[in-house]
Amino acid sequence: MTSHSFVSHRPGSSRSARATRRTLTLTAATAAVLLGAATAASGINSYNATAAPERTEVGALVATWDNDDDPATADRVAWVCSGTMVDADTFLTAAHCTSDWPDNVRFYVSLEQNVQAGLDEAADRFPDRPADIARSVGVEGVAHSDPEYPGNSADSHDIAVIEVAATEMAERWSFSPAALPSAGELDRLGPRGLDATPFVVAGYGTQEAQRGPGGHTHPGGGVRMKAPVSFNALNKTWVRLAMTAPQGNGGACYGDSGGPNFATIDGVRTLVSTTITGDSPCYATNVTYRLDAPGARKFLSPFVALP
Ligand SMILES: [Ca+2]
Ligand SMILES: [Ca+2]
Repeated sequence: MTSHSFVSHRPGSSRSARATRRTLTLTAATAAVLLGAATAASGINSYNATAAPERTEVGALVATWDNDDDPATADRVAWVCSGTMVDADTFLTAAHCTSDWPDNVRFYVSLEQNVQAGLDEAADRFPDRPADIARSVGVEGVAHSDPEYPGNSADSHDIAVIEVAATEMAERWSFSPAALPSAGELDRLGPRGLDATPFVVAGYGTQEAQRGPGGHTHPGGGVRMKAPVSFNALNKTWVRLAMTAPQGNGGACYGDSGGPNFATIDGVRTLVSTTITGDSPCYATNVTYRLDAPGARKFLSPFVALP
């Protein structure tokens, strides 16, 4: 499988050896750098996807950073990944979204439905004032990436949280934190149970690839969307979800990294895994990091009460 990073805006230049690994993972930064600015408001994937205003716990990770190694020019500001509130002050995302940025990076969590529109509007109001632009859509927080990231083939440890002030979040948005799975919950379901389980992926990512003269492009993004996906395969740390259109599935793409994959288990919407990577045109598979596995639980335990 050709895989790639489902990140949106990559920080750019002078990345180290880890950058190579990150090409295997899903943010909005690289895509937007490659594509130019994300514009149209379209979602997680164009087929079988719908707006998700009711997923109030799902948010966008917004960053400001020096993107040209010149402190004299204003920092860039953009939404770069997706994520989910798992309690009043903890936003869960992926470590490849929070790692390898320039030293001056600052992170904000936004639970706005249309983050791109908010950023565009604020950019007009606050020209060259990235912190004001970011604050107009989000609450600033502190990133904690799994210290073992990028791990190895057995466990990527591609998990991170942004700790935000609960009071600031509650003043701005009304949301119910996502329910996390118990230890080994997906193992207990087994392949037959997983086949029968409805999954939904959510995030702010771009549309599926559109072929054009310059190759694939991934338009849109910055709006909270959701799409059904279905079980494909399970191993110790990954659950692979099918995003094949003929089966009625939608799927994740650039900018959906760190965002939630929910499974309805015994009637409870459970945040079972986070979007990490997939096939580069975003047609086939969403490769997601299990939250019921020991690595994720060990990392999360200081930040959120686990079932
Ligand atoms: Ca600069
Ligand atoms: Ca917490």
